[in-house]
Amino acid sequence: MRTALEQSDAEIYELIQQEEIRQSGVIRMIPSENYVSKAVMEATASCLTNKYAEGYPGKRYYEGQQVTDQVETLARERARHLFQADHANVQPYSGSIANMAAYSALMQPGETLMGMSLVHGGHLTHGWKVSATSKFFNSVPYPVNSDTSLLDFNIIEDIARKHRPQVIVCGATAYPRTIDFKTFAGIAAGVGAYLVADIAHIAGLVVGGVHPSPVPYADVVSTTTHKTLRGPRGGMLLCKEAHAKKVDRAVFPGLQGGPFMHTCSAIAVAMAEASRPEFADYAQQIVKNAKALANRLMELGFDLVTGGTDNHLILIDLRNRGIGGKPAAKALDRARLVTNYNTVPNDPAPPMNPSGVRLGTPALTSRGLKEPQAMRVAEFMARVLDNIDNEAVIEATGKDVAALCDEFPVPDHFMSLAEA
Ligand code: DSN
Repeated sequence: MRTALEQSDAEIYELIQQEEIRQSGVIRMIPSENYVSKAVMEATASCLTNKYAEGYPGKRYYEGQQVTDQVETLARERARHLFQADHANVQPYSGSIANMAAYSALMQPGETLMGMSLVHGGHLTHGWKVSATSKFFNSVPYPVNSDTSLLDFNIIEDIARKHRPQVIVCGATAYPRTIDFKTFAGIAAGVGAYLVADIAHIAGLVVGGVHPSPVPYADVVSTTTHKTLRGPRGGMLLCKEAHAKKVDRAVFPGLQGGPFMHTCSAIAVAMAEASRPEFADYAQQIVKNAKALANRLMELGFDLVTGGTDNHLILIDLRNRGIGGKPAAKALDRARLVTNYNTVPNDPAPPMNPSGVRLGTPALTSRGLKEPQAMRVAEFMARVLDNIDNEAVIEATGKDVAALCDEFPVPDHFMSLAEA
């Protein structure tokens, strides 16, 4: 039987099918991507998309909230419980808005925000120069250590003492090592700053116990819900009770109008999934796979930023190979190995053609790959990157990758339309 979408809009239906087939037939290694469960997708696609719910449970500006209040309360309670936080706000549309809300809850426009430089692994919204976070706040970036590419708390403390920021944000989008939230909190306390921890990349690892939690140390914790946490596209804030009202006001009415209740319901579903014991196994396997992949890449002569990984993410510095990050990522993509080009710390090349490739293991772990297959993926990558001008080798590698995908099909509970 044809689906409603197929009948109503065959073009979009077909494109979604094509995307589903693409996602099945490649090894997806963009470290911020994953496969969400059918249950999460079902909640995202529900009638809750029809409902406006400005405000918070029990205090809305529209009537008809008999169900939405229960949905949002469940999502908040599950998130709070999962992360052992005093308060959760599940309304931010995305991680970027969650970060902006965290800052605007804790400081005034023009005050100083100190965050990790984008080109050293931070996010745009940690105060990078083109982001609104550097236009509304006085942004002071901190780098990683130029020799080790590791966070260097002497440098961070010196910058904090010099600039006396109102907010220090820690967390990263391209940092392969454990983040010491306690030391960040000590530096923030020493200069009278609030600490915001952005755990968008590692939230699932925190839940699974394979990365320390910032919740005991940070004033506000910000995250997306769709990366290692494996929920719908969305954002979330966790905070201490003392900041709860300010955080809620910063999200609504400060930055947003009506929350996406379909997303809130899917966050509730994802929080329940993440609280099950098998999710901790999943989180552990993400890290085991990343380490296996990283070690094999290094055995094959690749230079990894910081010399390996503690988390889900690997950053290859290709300068010793004489290949740009962009042509490398494009060749890998032709061989069904999907990564993204990325700057490496102190990159001499421009961001549009940087020296690195960023990859990670959340999605390939969801499809069931374990260490031996992660090592095979490293070998496929090496074959492509060692033969970047040889389309025949790239094509042949793509066939081997397709065979691996067939061997490890995306589990049915992660598939949506095209039961491929
Ligand atoms: N775009 C995300 C990432 O890929 O890391 C961060 O927002």
